[in-house]
Amino acid sequence: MRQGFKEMDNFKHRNDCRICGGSDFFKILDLGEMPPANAFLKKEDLDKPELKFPLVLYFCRKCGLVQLLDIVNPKVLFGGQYDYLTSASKPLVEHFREMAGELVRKFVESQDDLALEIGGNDGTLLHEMKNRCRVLNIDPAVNMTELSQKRGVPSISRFFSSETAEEILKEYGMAKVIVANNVTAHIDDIKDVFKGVEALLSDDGVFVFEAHWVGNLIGDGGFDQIYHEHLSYYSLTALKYLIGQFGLKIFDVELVPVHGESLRVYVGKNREVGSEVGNFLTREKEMGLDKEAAYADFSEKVLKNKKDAVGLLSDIKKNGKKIIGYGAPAKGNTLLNYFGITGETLDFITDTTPTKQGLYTPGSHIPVYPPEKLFEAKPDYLLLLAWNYADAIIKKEAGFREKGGKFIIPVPEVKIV
Ligand code: DWN
Ligand code: ZN
Repeated sequence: MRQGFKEMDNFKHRNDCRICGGSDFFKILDLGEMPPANAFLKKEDLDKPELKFPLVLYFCRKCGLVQLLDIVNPKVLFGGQYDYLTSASKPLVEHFREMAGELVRKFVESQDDLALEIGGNDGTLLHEMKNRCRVLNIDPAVNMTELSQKRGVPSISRFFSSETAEEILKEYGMAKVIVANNVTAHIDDIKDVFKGVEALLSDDGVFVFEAHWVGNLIGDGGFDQIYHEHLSYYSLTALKYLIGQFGLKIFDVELVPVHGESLRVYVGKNREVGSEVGNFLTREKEMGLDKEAAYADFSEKVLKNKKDAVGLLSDIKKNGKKIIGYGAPAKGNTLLNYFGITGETLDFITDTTPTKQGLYTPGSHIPVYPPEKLFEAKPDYLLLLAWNYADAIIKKEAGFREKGGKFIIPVPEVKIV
């Protein structure tokens, strides 16, 4: 029995693909047993047993979906205090403000239209739409829906499913716009979500969702986007297989520079399919995203990334230099635990999220402090755990570099800038 968890309550292993039901998998990468990436700890919990689960990535040879088959109970991951706050990252707030404006311009025709967001977190996006149409946020994290309500966004603290979709349909009617950003990768029974979307979406409605693109995971992004919350790592190819099982079709797609690179996928019932969809599917075929060889290369790159990064950090420490972690993202915890980085290497980490400050990182037990603490410590290096915001952060911390400070970008190859 692994440390501190019961097979039935917290965790299960599935043997079939969540999109196509196939059971012929290629094992891409085994990152070992890890605590949930957003399970930050209070000081008094540091010496208690921590829930840890296998973190193994697979490729389905039938439909091409890259996925985890070890499923942590969503109540363990999202049901309690969820410490991720969209509005803690200014670049992300800007991104969703722009997205909201685009959705209103392109798809909202009347004040009476309903815009539903699945997993709307603290209401950042819907807040920008609420004066133009009816809005509704459905998110299981109570601490998030409380924040969202306070911003004037009506919210329901539930998991979205075909069942909750029927309840929403009865109370609010059909939806003109449904949004789900960084959510579709988090849901094991994703087919039930699309069943709910199909029931709720009006005939001329649009379902727009953003999800991290597997082409970025194995390309310019980093392996650290692999954690238990992310059950699926989508290609458009795999999404087409999934969505083709419903009365829905992908009619447009674009790549947006968020969380590395994410797919923004537009789905409707009878909209004309644009040329971008075919072009993108061709691009994925040329990259070999529908074949296991691409993912075998990726796991080789991850092993080299670990060796080089651990070597660089230990050389810096041997030279008596001080390194502070910048940002305490969920992905940072995959990286810290897989690289075996502890308080021996990083004195502490800073983060703008109030609910993360004063806590410790899961597994590695490194303290997280407010950003103000950063320069008291006079670091020589900042390890950019939130590397996906590197440009904005390096600009914001220009003063640190002017005084000779350096940034370490850890993935996909470690480098000092
Ligand atoms: O799917 C998910 C992804 C998309 O977002 C969720 N599972 C949770 C979350 O993952 P993440 O925590 O890796 O996301 P971020 O947005 O990369 O997290 C950035 C972290 O860095 C936040 O905790 C805020 C912090 N931050 C900071 O301290 N200073 C961010 C910026 C921009 C900064 O300047
Ligand atoms: Zn499959």
